[in-house]
Amino acid sequence: MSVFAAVMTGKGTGAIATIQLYGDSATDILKRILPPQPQKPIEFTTGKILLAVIKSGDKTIDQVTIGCEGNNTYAINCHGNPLIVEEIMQLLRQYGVELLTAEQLLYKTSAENNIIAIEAKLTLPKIKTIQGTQIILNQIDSGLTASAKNWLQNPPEKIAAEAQNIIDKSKIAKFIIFGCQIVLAGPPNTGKSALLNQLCGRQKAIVADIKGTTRDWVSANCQIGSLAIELIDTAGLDDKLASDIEKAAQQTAMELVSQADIVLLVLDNSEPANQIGKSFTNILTNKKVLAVLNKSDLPFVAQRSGNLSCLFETGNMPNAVSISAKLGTGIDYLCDEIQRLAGVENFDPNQPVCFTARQEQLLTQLTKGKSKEAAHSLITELLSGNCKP
Ligand SMILES: Nc1nc2c(ncn2[C@@H]2O[C@H](COP(=O)(O)OP(=O)(O)OP(=O)(O)O)[C@@H](O)[C@H]2O)c(=O)[nH]1
Ligand SMILES: [Mg+2]
Repeated sequence: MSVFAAVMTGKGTGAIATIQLYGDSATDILKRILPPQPQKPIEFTTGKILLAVIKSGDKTIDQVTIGCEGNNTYAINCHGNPLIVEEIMQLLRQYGVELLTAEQLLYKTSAENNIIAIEAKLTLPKIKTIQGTQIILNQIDSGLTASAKNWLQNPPEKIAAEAQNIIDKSKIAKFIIFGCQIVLAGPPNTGKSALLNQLCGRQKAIVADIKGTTRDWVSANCQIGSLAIELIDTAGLDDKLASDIEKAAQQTAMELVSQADIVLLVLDNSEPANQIGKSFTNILTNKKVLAVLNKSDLPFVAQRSGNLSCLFETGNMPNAVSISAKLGTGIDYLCDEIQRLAGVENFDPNQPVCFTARQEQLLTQLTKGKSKEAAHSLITELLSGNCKP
């Protein structure tokens, strides 16, 4: 075996970057690139974190910390400037180190070829919440790995039912792990922008008493419980707003609604909401929708149910929450309802979920009631994979 190195942190400028160094003579390589310390030679003891300066000849490249993670396994934590990272990588290459991608190095360092563990490690930088990290880490030894190992002793029908359950639960887990997109839509002047500002805690979108204030969509991030949310405020929908720009803005709003994980239909409960066309309510069919009856600080001109029933058939009526985006009342209850709608309330982070397209595809095949042999081959592939990058 020789020595390998890979940049484990994402591309771009971060404060810190990590270069993983691994292989039978990794310690010798480090001894050569770090200046000798005649008084007290550096000890590369597992578990130690060393402070060191990396030099190329007389030129200092960077001051780094080196995590001694195991026998001939080191994490070099340098400054994140891509030029510094590249210089260290090229220096390692000059000393005979083979440069790899993060994926390739993880495959090399994974002793048991546990592909779910590798996928988990590769997913970690993309996780949006602490709860998401818990879910992913739980899949390595328990969660998905444990379920798949048990299946090797189970009949195909049991496997099919459990695989379907995991796929269903994973849709919710993905909201917690990777975040979810919530689109605020509805007629003009109902308070969509005011609500975006209220939820994200700053004045991100312009609020004004003029119909059609928001044209291009505005986005902001916020966290509600275990949900990392990208909020998107859209142009008000009204068939009477018919200039080219207004029509284009409304078209974009409809597209954003059709792609949303959750739609907050913001209505002004002091005004009738009949200006929205049928094409809009059609897009909402089969979507997770919550009606937000805003301006509850004003007297109701229309009845809540009246406002919704002019837009929806009785059977398709979404749940409704009364708020005042202006005063901030009802926002806590709205946040609870959003979590309920996303299904993340009381989500058990220990349960098995899938989190990559590869896993989902294999589980989908397992739901189709395979023969015992075919099921076992799919489970083995799920656990150990059959291809390497
Ligand atoms: N009384 C009251 N006024 C509100 C409330 N929320 C928003 N408004 C007012 O309603 C007007 C419109 O608010 P916006 O947030 O700009 O409405 P919008 O839905 O984004 O409007 P468009 O961008 O035109 O679609 C502003 O004058 C706000 O101050 C509320 O809860 N109560
Ligand atoms: Mg607006």
